[in-house]
Amino acid sequence: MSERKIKILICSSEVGAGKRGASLGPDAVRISAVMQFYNIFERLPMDEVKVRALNRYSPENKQAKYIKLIADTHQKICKKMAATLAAGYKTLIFTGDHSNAAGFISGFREAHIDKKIGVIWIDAHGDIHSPYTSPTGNMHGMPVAILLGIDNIENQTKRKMKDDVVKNWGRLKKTGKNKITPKLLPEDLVYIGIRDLEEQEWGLVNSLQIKNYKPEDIRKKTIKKVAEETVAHFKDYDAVYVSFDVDSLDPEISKGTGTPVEDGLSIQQAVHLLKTFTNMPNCKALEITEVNPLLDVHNKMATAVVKIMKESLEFVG
Ligand SMILES: [Mn+2]
Repeated sequence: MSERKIKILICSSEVGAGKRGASLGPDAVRISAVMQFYNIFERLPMDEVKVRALNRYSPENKQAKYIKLIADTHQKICKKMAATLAAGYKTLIFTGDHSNAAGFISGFREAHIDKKIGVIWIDAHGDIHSPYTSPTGNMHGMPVAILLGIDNIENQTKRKMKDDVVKNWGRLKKTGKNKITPKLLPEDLVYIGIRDLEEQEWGLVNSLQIKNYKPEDIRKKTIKKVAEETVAHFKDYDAVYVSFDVDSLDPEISKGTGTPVEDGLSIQQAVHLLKTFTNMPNCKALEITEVNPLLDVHNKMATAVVKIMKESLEFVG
């Protein structure tokens, strides 16, 4: 993202997460940016996808909580993202929970029809559950499956799927004017930092041969080599989207997020990854997600995120 024409996009929807509070994440980052004299939120143009309801008590069903609300939100996100890219902008995205990524990447696909698009998913989790396999029904564990068009019914753990879940799951996979599904092929995806996946998820990552770097791989290869190999993987792609879930970071840094997991990235490693990826000429989107200041002390998570942005995002100097 070396060009100056960059727009900030925000969607604060948090109902994909199991805990409440991630809708405050984008604002927590903005507040920390002000306190660290990092004025990108003043300098760059900004647009927001307004959500119908940030929060609700009733999840509609337990198999895929708030799935209808999320499917509606993704249509809006997709439209805004596609229009922003079509207007020639690269995008810096802040979201509540990680389910929003499927909406943004749907828009990324709409804006690059018949082009090669790639996704770098930096996360502790695989987010490749479907309503058929998810133990929690939290939709922030499902965006990758939505994008790959995967149901994983073979490994179904739920006895009977509700009709409206099936219907809205179908809608989610086809988000966008052109109803394209799948949005991505397994080879278009690289995972970095994944370490907390359920058996059904590891099964998919392995059987689909999705390129991935677990903590032990990062230790063995070094972060520099991981970044290099990932850049090489996407060299010939027309456009690359980087999705950075803050729970990829070590819990020493990342208490202020819904699902922290041991053995995560250091700040320096995250800086190296984001600096390298946003300097790829074909990188057109960076998304930062799952900051939850309600779980935090002194807004530490957002402070770390701003520190990482300051050191890695060279386009805003
Ligand atoms: Mn995630």
